[in-house]
Amino acid sequence: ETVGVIGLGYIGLPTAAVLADAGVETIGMDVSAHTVEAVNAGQVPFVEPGLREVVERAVSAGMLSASVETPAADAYIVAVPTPFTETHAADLSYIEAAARGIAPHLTGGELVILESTSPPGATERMGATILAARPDLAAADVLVAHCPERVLPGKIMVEMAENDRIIGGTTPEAAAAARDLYARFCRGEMLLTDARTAEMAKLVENSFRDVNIAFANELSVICAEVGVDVWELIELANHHPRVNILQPGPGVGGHCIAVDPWFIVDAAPESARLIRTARQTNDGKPEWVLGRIEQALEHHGAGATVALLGLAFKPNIDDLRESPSLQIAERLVERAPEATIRAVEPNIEELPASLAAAQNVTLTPVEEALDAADIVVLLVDHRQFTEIPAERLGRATVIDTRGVWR
Ligand code: SAJ
Repeated sequence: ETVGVIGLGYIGLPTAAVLADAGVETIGMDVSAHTVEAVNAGQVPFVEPGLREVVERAVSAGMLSASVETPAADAYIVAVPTPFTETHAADLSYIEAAARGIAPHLTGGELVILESTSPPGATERMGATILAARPDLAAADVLVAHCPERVLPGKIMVEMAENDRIIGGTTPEAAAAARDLYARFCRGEMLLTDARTAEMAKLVENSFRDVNIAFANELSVICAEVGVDVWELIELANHHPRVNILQPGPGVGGHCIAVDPWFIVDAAPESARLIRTARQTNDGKPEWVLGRIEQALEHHGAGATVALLGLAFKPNIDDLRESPSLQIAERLVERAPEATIRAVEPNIEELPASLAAAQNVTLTPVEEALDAADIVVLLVDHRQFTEIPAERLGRATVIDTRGVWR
């Protein structure tokens, strides 16, 4: 039995690695020659705790290899990106390309699982793409299923094995076949359903979180207006046995929670009103923070020094994708040309391209930035920052978006 994993990114590579480690011959496919070379050398092109060891072991045991070509296999797992377009619609072109790559290898009876987060109907469409490329096959010859991935970046290796899995078959046979494959490495409960429900389940989980974070973010703006400490307020309210408010911040980042709700909005634009508003509320938070920084700059003068603590999208990771903190830094650099901006991000070695060219910003160690700062903006509650005592901030104006120094 051979499994082909299409797409060796944050989800595909860990999945391929645990499958191979569980004794399934696994061939990963990626369009990036750099990624393919790295994996074949037992290396990992991004940071994820515990992943490297498993990849190394699986490659040296001869169970895991990678290629830029789609391999022939008995089962396929498609884990390619589903970004959104300008109009917030899902871009399914990577899934379509994967399906067209798989189609020529099929002989009948193979299982094709879509893992990428997808709008309702995408799995059926992937099946149709395969059949369109292979008119010689009947629908029953290909088992098509959707099994959304719900692991948390930073804890992928643990959650991959332990999380419950939703398995949505386009037919009951496809669901059963997918369950048997995941049972090779997953100890969580297997929850069988149809493909559309599985697609929606993933989107709804992330929308639930987005809506709840939006509630916290809206509260933080209201509290600033009415003169109440939002963190104390939330802590008090959460003592109620049926209240559990999340934490406000500078916005919502990452490539999941800030994206997935749009797929629901796109699928039901008239009805998904709360979900759309939540997205807009969270997307609007960076601008609100910028407004407060600009106010502080008016007070200190346009040439003041601003320390921005954190660029990642959440604490203790190096991932800057869709990061509201990075967005704040980018806009500030543009709008405050006279200011001296000290960006502090202990998890990276150089500034991302979007900041590197600017004259008024430098990547600075935290102590140096605090010494120089007139304005300190806490954007990410990295471990290194939560350890800073409030007294260390001296006379600087403090804009604390995470409630670290309340
Ligand atoms: N955030 C807040 N306040 C909070 C919690 C989070 O502002 O109280 C912000 C974070 O700072 C970050 C963003 O939300 O910018 C998202 O972070 P996260 O840790 O909540 O989630 P992700 O994006 O790392 O991973 C999510 C997870 N989904 C859920 O918890 C419902 C994960 O299980 C999914 O697998 C992942 O999305 C995905 O790939 O869809």
